[in-house]
Amino acid sequence: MSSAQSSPVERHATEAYDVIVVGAGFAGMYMLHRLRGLGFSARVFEQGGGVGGTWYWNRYPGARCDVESMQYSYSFSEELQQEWDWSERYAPQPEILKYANHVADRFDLRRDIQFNTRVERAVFDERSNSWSVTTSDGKTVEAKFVVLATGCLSNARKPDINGLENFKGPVYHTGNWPHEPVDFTGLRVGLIGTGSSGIQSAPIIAEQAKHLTVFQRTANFSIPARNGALTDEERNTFRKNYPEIRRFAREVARNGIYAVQPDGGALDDDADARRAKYEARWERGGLTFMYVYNNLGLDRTANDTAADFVRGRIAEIVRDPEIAKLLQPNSHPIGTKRICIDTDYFATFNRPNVSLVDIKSNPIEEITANAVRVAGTDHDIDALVLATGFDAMTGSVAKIDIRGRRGQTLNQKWAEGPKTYLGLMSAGFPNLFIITGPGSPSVLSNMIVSIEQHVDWIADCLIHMRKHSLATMEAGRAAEDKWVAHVNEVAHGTLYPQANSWYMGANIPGKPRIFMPYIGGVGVYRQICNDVAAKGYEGFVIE
Ligand code: N01
Repeated sequence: MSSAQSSPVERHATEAYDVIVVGAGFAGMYMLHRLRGLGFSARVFEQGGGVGGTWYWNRYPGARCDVESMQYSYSFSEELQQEWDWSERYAPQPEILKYANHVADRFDLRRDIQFNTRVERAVFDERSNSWSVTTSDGKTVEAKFVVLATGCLSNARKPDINGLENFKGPVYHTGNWPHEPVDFTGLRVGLIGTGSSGIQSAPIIAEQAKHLTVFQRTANFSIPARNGALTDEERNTFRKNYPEIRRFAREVARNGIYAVQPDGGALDDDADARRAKYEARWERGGLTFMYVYNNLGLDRTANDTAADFVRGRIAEIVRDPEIAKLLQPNSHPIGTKRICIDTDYFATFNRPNVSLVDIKSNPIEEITANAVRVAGTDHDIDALVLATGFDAMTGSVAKIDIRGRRGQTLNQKWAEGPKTYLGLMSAGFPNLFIITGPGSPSVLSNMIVSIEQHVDWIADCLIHMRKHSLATMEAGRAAEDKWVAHVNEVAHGTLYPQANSWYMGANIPGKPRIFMPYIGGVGVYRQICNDVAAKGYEGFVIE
């Protein structure tokens, strides 16, 4: 027996549930809904004061989803998808949060969610085949199963920049934005980070602030969103065609988004034909820019044609040629870092109150009480915005002290990179499920499509276990090793590992460089998961 298992807190556990769910974002909410419907007792612990997960925390100016609203929504309830009115092509964060709250109310979820409570520890007891879960309010509860619905981009990361703590003005992180309005009027604002969050917030901050200084380490590819109000006709077309749209997103589209799929390679067309196709997609806007051809993620020469097109567009938009050059990404193939979707990002640099500082050639030396110092020059600021990203995919799981068989911690097991079977379970950690975990398509897909698939798969699995009176289920070591190798092999057949991306863990110093999500596509992956279940959960050990 490990010392963890004999702690006094656990011996005094009182409450017991079939399932404890960690997190009340889109994954945790739907998991709770399914569990209830199946008659399982469940408790959800949520660190935030409300539902919505990533949409609860990421309240920065300009935050909106880059998957179109009619698709970034639950499909499990026909009434819900028919009745909810999305206002814009891409929903802004407040509307997504309103939707999450509507779902919580509509399905009466709140009574089983405990807010403002972090799960700090989860210890598997091999005698009782159950988990003891300790929360930040000092309580320990027991459950046969634990489901981690902790989100992939939930652990906001403050950069390790010399002197950051000496800055006298307010410091905001896009991933942990205050709930009260932040007013930058009349202020000189510094923005560090030019990923999706920085690119979305810069134009809005620039409109408000006296001056915005963007500190750019890596220039990023971004495609215009072409956002706008949805008409009734557009909404109704979607609603009428939802059965086919949802089926296509689940089974056909690699990333869970219904869109015209590419049927040829970039080098099959001549330069004029290619340009016309890129222009049409650029005008349409959004993530589907990368669907022009089927080999942009596979072939560097093909990829260069798309990257050159975008670089050309940046040069056309940005009036100062030197600034335009700095904004043109050259460090990675297009799409190998999450492509950004913007509204007027590049044009923002034409404003007289916006400047760009290259911190690639001259890294930030220091942050002082009132400035960011680069190459001996102080850029004076009154407020600082960190759009510096997340410890992605594993960060939120790593914050919980999870102990499986023989007291092994999940952090020990994942020290050289996350190891899972299908992204759903990790060997040595029985009855512990992960939703959209590393090793599943997750962040490479429309998250809600992947969330619903995982929740439904887990729900089916729990029914199977109940029906056959089974006590434990865990990933088999051989199946897990094979899956990890497969995830790696598929990734290395693409251009993705060439970028220093958060997909690779490259944004966190010391994090193992492993391509974490499964890039085989949501349709292929779903089929694999279904086949595994149909073969009696092949590769899992169930007893
Ligand atoms: O974070 P990021 P994000 N000094 O990691 C820079 C989703 N999302 O919050 O590239 C200086 O992408 C870093 O530079 P570099 C989406 O999946 C979706 O923007 O490491 N700079 C980079 O520029 C997205 O991909 C939506 O060289 C530092 C930036 O900070 C994911 O969340 C909206 C630094 C971080 O970019 C993360 O996006 C928002 C340092 N020490 C987010 N450390 C939509 O749906 C980091 N950087 C639209």
